[in-house]
Amino acid sequence: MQNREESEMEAVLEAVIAAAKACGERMLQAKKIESSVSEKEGNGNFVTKYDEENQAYLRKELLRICPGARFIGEEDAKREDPGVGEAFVVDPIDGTLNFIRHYGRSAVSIALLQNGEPVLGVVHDPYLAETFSAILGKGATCNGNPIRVSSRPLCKGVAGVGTAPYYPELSAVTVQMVGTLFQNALDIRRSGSAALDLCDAACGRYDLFVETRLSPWDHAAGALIVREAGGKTSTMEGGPLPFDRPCSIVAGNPAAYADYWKLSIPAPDAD
Ligand code: 2AM
Ligand code: CA
Repeated sequence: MQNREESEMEAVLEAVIAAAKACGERMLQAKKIESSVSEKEGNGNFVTKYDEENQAYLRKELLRICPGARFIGEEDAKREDPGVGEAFVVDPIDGTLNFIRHYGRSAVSIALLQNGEPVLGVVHDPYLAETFSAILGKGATCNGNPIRVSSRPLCKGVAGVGTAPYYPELSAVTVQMVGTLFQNALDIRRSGSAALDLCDAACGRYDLFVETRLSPWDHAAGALIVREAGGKTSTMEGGPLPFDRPCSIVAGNPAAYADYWKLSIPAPDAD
């Protein structure tokens, strides 16, 4: 179904938030996380039984909410094009290494795309009991309260960075990006959850966020939340964020985002 009525989108949002919160509850109740870990392809790329349980639950629940939609979830997705019609793009636990280490910086990330464009996004952090959400054209909220990006320039700003450790071929460009931001911003942060980094940029805790490679489920919901909060998003080459392949990302308030391009940070090759 396309172009849902406003009231229908709000009902979908409420139901998606309830599903995300049920997953968050499972994360809070998780026991013996370390013994449920297995390693995925690539360096430092982990999955737990809780990622898989959240994803199985979300597949069932989200397809009940929107029966005609496709479901693309991190734990079984290859390179999938969300294509025409509706598709959910889901990270059942974003910040899995944080989850394994009890770092308390992990979230459930759910985006609904229509014809390849995000129209609804939810990022739920069970540890801080914060639920960020946005509907295209309707602004962004945290726990129902409207949020806006900051207005600080980069020189007075906090820049969140991601270091993509599972892609060793990107380590030189990543170190250059982190070093340049460190020298030009007030300070840098590296949280380990790109979805929450984007929400931190959306509500003004961060002023900019940059990572050299993310997958669609890491950014689909959070980047919509940034844009609906008045921020800018693109790849490090300046193009729109794709949903059929991994990409780099720059997101932030318009001032800090504009300052980023003055730094001449090289973009990774395989955008
Ligand atoms: P995850 O915890 O769901 O795996 C940290 O830099 C960010 O990168 C997190 O959002 C993390 O998501 C994500 N990430 C982890 N493995 C990845 C991979 N192989 N490709 C792209 N992003 C990844
Ligand atoms: Ca994940």
